[in-house]
Amino acid sequence: MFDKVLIANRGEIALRIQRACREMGIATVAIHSTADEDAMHVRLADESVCIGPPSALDSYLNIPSILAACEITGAEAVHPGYGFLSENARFAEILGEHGITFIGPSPEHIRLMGDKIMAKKTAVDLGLPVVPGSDGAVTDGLEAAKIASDIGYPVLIKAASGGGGRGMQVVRSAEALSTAVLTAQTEARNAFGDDAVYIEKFLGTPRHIEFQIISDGQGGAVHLGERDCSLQRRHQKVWEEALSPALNVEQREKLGNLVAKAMSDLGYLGVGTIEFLYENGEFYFIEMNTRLQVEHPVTELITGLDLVQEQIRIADGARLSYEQSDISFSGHAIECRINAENPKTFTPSPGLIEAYHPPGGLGVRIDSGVYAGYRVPPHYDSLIGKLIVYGRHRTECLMRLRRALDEFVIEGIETTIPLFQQLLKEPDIMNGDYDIHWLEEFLSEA
Ligand code: MV4
Repeated sequence: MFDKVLIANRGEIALRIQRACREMGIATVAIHSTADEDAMHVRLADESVCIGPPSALDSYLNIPSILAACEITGAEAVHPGYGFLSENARFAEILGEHGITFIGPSPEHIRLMGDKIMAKKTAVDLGLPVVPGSDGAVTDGLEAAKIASDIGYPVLIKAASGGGGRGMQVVRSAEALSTAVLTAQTEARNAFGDDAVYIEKFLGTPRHIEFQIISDGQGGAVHLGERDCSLQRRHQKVWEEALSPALNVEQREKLGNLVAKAMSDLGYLGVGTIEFLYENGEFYFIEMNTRLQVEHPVTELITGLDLVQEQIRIADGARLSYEQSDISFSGHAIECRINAENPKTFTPSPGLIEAYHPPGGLGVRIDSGVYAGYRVPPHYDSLIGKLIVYGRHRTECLMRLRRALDEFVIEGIETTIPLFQQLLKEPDIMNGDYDIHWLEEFLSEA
């Protein structure tokens, strides 16, 4: 096992990874920008290295600086967390070339899933259900028109290098198609330096349901059930739950076993998330994420597994020490993302936290790096913590969530806490009856 791990991230996820390391007897190295000198992830690490100025491009994304920090401290492995360099295949490759273990999948698998066309082809080959559409990139309007008339309008044009909702365009009629293809190609070239686009049937009111998998690259792979992440605004998730209120046991086992088998066949090493849209009882693969995700704690609470410790063990060459029949799902978990933002407009609200009193008690978990007297810097994303609540069933979880939100005191900055208190008054939320458009419709009505 590694003696020392460098954590190439900041905020709550850097702390989350430190906790896993500490329980495993692994020393931790924090890296930080000059804007994060007072951050909790720096204070609590065994060692820390300043790697650059506030701008993420010059610090948390600066590969030479991070390599130097590994060299100076003798870290044997790097955990990238989420965001930043977590899905940068070149970073994983460079670490490997320097004899440092990247705690995550192989560069080849990161690269494969980063190309949404290749990812979809792979999903088809592995037997996963996908959205009907083009087999690969579409290059001209004529080809697009043929595919669109086969699958029927409306269709969606997506960028191969996009993902997470970037560079998408809905087309509702044949007349609008060829212009839309050209526009999408131009936008994709400008945004990603790659003009490859593909076409899919546009699903009108799906849910976003994602399966968590863990796979050891040696044939061992299990699924850890699904998360429902349909409640989002502008492709930013705000509330995630496990399991999905929309699925039954048979659906879960059928698709779960399929994705686990797929990851075993692929020789995938690490944790991963297979994203599906779910509509009218059918699942459609859209993308795979090759990182640990923000919302991983809801899966931890219903399975009892420590996903970060699992990542570290697998990166160290261990096989999974359990099989699918050893995994069981118990109770219900909901995560609310606490952002330093105005709860109505979502305008960032960085600044000094004057008072901080997090909730506690049975079934309440807080993953956060903030404290009273901490100044939230304006340079990074606005997530300052996650409230994750567990209950024996969804109703208990919802009641406990309401109680926890009412206990939560954060003064000096605005947060999304009042939004969640509003959501808990909505019958649709209480009933689990929502799709990917529900939150934006709710916000536009308010
Ligand atoms: C779709 C879709 C409808 N039909 N694909 C957005 C993010 C990216 N991961 C895929 N996305 C979508 N793909 C087809 N064929 C609707 C979305 C979508 C969405 C998906 C998940 C969560 C929130 C969303 C919000 C708007 C659109």
